[in-house]
Amino acid sequence: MLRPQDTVTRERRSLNGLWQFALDADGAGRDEGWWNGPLADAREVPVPASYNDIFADAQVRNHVGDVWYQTLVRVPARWAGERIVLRFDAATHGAVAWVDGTRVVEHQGGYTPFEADVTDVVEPGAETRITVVVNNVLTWQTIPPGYVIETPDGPRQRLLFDFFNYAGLNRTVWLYTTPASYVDDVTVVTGLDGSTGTVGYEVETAGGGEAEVRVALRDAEGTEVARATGGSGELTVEGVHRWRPGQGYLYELTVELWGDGDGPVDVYPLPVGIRTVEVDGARFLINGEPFYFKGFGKHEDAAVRGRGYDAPFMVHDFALLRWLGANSFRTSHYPYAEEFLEYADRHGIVVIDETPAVGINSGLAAGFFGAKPFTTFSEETINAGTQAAHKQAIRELVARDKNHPCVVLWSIANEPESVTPASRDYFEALAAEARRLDPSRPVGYANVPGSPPDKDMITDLFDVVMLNRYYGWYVDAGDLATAERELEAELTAWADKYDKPIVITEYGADTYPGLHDVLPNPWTEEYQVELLEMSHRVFDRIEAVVGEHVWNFADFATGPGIMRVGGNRKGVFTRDRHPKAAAHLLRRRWRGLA
Ligand code: BDP
Repeated sequence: MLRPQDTVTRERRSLNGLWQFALDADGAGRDEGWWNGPLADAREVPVPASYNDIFADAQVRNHVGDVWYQTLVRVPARWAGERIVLRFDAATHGAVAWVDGTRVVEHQGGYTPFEADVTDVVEPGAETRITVVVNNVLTWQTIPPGYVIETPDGPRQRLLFDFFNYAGLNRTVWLYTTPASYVDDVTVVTGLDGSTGTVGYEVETAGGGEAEVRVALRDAEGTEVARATGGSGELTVEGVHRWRPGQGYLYELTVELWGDGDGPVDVYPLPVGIRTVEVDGARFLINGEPFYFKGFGKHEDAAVRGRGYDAPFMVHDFALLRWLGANSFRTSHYPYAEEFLEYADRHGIVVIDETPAVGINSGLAAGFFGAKPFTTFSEETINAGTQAAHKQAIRELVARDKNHPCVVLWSIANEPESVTPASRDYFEALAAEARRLDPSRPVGYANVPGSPPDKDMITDLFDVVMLNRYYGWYVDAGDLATAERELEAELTAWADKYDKPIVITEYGADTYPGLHDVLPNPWTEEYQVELLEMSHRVFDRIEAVVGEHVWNFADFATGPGIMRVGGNRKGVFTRDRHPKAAAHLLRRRWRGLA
């Protein structure tokens, strides 16, 4: 799915700013047709942002159900004759949108874009009302799953993960144009043969009419290095400049659609990084060279704006990754705003791209999040409907992110149940679907603590062993000597059983900033340092370990609970990005590591 762009044949307009906002406490809006006029009793809300923390109002923060957003926009008169599209980069978790009185699109899934062709419902030059109802409810059949209980005080959302359930219009809303006949999608897959690079491409067009596809590839200086005609083909680049970790070299593939006229009907430029990704035994190769992941599991999370896209925080976080010598991160536990991937493409940061499938695990949910006991996979809980939604989430992730060179590995779930025949039934089709959609990248899932290789039943379906491990925290807290032995024993068992690379996708300790002790006691900054050092000693002894992603980059908001003190404190930075002592340790290790 292509991102809106300004090109010689296209124009885009961001609808970001202050919108009208109304809570639908009684769930009446859909019946009463709130899109038919100005929202009653509305307040102003910023877009993009999560609405939860904006108003200092518990009713808004803890709301379960629909909220309504509305704005007025004047569609430029010069857009007459163009195809006009309304696009949401994300609406968390489900939404329906109306343009004036017409319902134009519905979407479920809080972290991937959706759009509607509104050419026939807007009038260029005239003012148009856009209304969106956004629903934050998670059910057994959504990704991520969750469930709602009724109480005398109203519904309560129960979550199967720890991060706060931020909702709303978290990313940019666009109105954009394309010509009537347009480039609908582009897929590139790159390859290397010595110093020759290849760019396989496939262009989908729409809107009818006889049109010829022409593509041209230019290097970063703007010099054309290859061109071709036709909807699909392969370009070759002699003396290729590779995209590589730390060096985000990008070519630009300009896709043009030509009719009978003197100029192109449509033009769409796509940045292309030429690189390969491959798993070879227990090695993870980028451009044929072994790669070691150094970085974090992150969250899109910041004070006030919640999960709303925020350019200053994004650029600052990338600057901190660089300060640390990190080379990669995982988009735990959902696809991040596309701006993150574009930035990572440009700067050579490696990304493990994850779906929002977190919490498919009764063991974890009951133990950690106070969920009522349930069977993970059953007719009443995670069922065929959930699996269909999960497949859809994988499809939308790959459709959006397939062309980003920074993405080297798909993570299709975080910590699902993986030790039962039912989990195998559930994941067999999903792993196959991810491979079918993108044979060019490896596929993995983050394995939950307590599912060692002799119990796990699904790892053979995947290319990479991704492990979240909390030795020294959730087990052996305060006893790092035992933790070290147990971590090593488990990693050795994985390495013995599978000839696959192992990436530690989570390890860490909650750390209250400013809490110190001469002895390394849990929650102190000293303990976080010692736990990471202990883990690193073990990783360095196991050859199959090809990466370490600390949990988490920064402290982040969670729901209320006795396991968390003002949120999850496993950050190496505080929520406002001040380093804890562990940041300096990581900086020494990662900057000194080959
Ligand atoms: C893991 C989860 C992650 C949690 C983390 C923790 O993958 O989302 O935040 O543990 O407990 O289970 O800190």
